[in-house]
Amino acid sequence: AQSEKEAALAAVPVDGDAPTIFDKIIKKEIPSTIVYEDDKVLAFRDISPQGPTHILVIPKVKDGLTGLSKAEERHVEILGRLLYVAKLVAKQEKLDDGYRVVINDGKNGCQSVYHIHVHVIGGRQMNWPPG
Ligand code: IU
Repeated sequence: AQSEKEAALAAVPVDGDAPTIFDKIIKKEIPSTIVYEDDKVLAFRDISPQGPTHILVIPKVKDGLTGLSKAEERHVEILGRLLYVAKLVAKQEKLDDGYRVVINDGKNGCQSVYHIHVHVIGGRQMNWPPG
């Protein structure tokens, strides 16, 4: 199987609002295990979990936010909301001893899906520095 790093290095970054697989997850055209949903944000279990809990928190409307590096002033509210939902799902998952929140950006950050997403990983001891 392809490693996450291999997937990231093979990924072709898309610009603007070009669709990614996450649009299909948002539209429920492909199944996912949704753990949180409101009008602006969706959170679902990562298909390749890196810990006992691994959730992705994404905006339902990308609005050009392919990654954090594309953030503009107009994205400030949704960026805040993504982090707040990260906290809500961590609480819901009972990650009371702590957890890791990650945003991978671009090639060096090992980003493989160009629709901004916040990883919430927990249920085990994390390490620092990350790989
Ligand atoms: P990254 O930060 O872009 O590397 O993270 C993308 C994540 O999306 C990665 O952890 C994948 O396992 C995950 N994922 C998924 O949950 N469902 C999918 O259909 C695909 C990727 I493609």
